Amino acid sequence: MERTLLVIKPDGVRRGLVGEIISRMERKGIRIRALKMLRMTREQAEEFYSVHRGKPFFEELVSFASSGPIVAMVLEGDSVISVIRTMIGPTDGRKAPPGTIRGDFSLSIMENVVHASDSPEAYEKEVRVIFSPEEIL
Ligand code: FUP
Repeated sequence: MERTLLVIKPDGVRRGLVGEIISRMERKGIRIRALKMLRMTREQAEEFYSVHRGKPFFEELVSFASSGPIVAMVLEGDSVISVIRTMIGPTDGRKAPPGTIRGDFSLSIMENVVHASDSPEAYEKEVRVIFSPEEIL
């Protein structure tokens, strides 16, 4: 069994998409191992997105990620990292196919509703920014 981190970003929470997104995960048969709402500090957002440091969109990304509450969850299932990446769709909501979360709910590259880890290494790094080990069941 593999684990991954899924984050419903500030736009997804503001737009009332939390239930819809959790529901898609549950219907797929993916297990929730941890779940919480929080507002990332600027420092947390910088750490979370540190692979993008130095890129032209980094400042805007950090401001956006810390602009309001997010809902973060640790999810578990067979090949869950690639399964969820398929379920969220490509980064740019304008290009994401219908049926994916971004394809159904986003028209933007920045405000693209969700984040999901893209590798086991990314998961290990990202989960530590948001959850302490005791919070994961
Ligand atoms: P993804 O893994 O699909 O979430 O996408 P990336 O890790 O490549 O990018 C992380 C976030 O940076 C995206 F969700 C939005 C932002 N971004 C931009 O704003 N512009 C870009 O050209 C690329 C990414």
